[in-house]
Amino acid sequence: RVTTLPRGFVWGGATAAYQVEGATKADGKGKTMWDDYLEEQGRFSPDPASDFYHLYPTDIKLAQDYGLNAVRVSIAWTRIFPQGYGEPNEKGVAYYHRLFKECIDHGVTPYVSLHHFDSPKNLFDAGDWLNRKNIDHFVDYARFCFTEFTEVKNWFTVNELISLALSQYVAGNFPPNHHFDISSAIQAEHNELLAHARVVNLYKSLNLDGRIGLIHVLQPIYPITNTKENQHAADLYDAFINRFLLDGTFLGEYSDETMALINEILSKNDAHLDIQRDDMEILKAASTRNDYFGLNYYQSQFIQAYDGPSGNEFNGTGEKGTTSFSFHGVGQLVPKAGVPTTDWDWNIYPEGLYDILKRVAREYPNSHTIYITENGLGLKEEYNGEDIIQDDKRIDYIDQHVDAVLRARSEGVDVQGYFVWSLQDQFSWANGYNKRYGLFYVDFDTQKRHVKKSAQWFKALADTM
Ligand code: BGP
Repeated sequence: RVTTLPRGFVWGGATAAYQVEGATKADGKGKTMWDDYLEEQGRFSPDPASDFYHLYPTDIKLAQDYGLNAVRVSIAWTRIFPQGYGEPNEKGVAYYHRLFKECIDHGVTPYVSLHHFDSPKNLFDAGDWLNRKNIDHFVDYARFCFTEFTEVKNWFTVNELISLALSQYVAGNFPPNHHFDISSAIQAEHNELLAHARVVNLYKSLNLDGRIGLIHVLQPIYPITNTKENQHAADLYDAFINRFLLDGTFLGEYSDETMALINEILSKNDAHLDIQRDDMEILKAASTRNDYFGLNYYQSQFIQAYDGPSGNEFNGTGEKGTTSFSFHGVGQLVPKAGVPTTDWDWNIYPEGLYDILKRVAREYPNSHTIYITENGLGLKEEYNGEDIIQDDKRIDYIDQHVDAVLRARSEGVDVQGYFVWSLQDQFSWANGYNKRYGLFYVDFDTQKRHVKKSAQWFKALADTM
């Protein structure tokens, strides 16, 4: 198990604007794709979340006190441009200056994403990433942030392109809730890559004193047994959720093998991908310019070949065993004997993180330095009013995963940091408030913070640096 951290290791906690800030109507903020949707759904509200909009000094102080030297935050596009474009909203701009100053003053370096699942409602209604005009708006928003927030030295463009594409258009658990709309999913992947690449190219042209990259969540896909059919299923699904995006980001082209797999999926599902004339040049130019790569990892998947109709159930309640996912002509996700799962049916498989780190370093040298920008365990937890919250399961999860990271590092993979998801408890997009990930417990009624045992474990390791 992990006993020491390397000197200079980035040891942080992650957040996302919409999941922590609350205050969704404060100071001129515009609506995101979530506001009306969540209200209509009626399950839970994005307010107050962790009220980070007001309580960020408390959380940044906790981060510092418990040995964190970095924090991941995102800028809410709709605080800066309430409609997605137009005149900047001064109060929103001022908030992020205050937040970044608070971080820097406390020795907690901010790593800042421009987009974390929270497209402006306006642009979402106009097609979100499927509408290329929205990429122009994103580039303008990015340009504004780069020149305004010069105190930020570490940028990420888009968080988890695949989660957005998959949840919106395949699994149907994010608005607009399409199921197995494969054309939209693959097009969203491609268009988000373009958005990323255009912003990286812009950033480099501005000659700013900072670094930029993007964040992919990677899910290694293993055949459930080693038959030829199952191996092919794994290759297909891997191409769809990992390889297409890694190729686009770090090769600046979709390799022939990748496209053969993608085309097989598309033709089996009557789907289509539109690549326009200059797209690949834009991707190519950006592919060597990423300063680093943010890798999120939660789980691996086990798959078997499947030719039946597509269908899925999403476990958004934490009722174990309610997930299913079958993708026509691709594969069916299945449990693997001996691999434990969370209440939300996520496989706990640290070995997958080791494997994927080795693969990225081997196949995508343009990824350069890697940071684990999210990893963590969702649990149902209650504060009993007295003792520290005993989240030994979380400690065990993080310990095993950091161990995998350091093992890959000792074998030459250039990993320079780890951000736990999440810094404090926050609201989860499709699960609400009972799926807690934080090092710090948030009582969402009183907004009081309570320390968890995992925060103490985090601190003890920080002290070994
Ligand atoms: C990632 C997202 C986060 C966060 C996390 C946990 O995909 O970047 O925003 O939510 O996963 O996922 P969930 O909240 O669904 O448990």
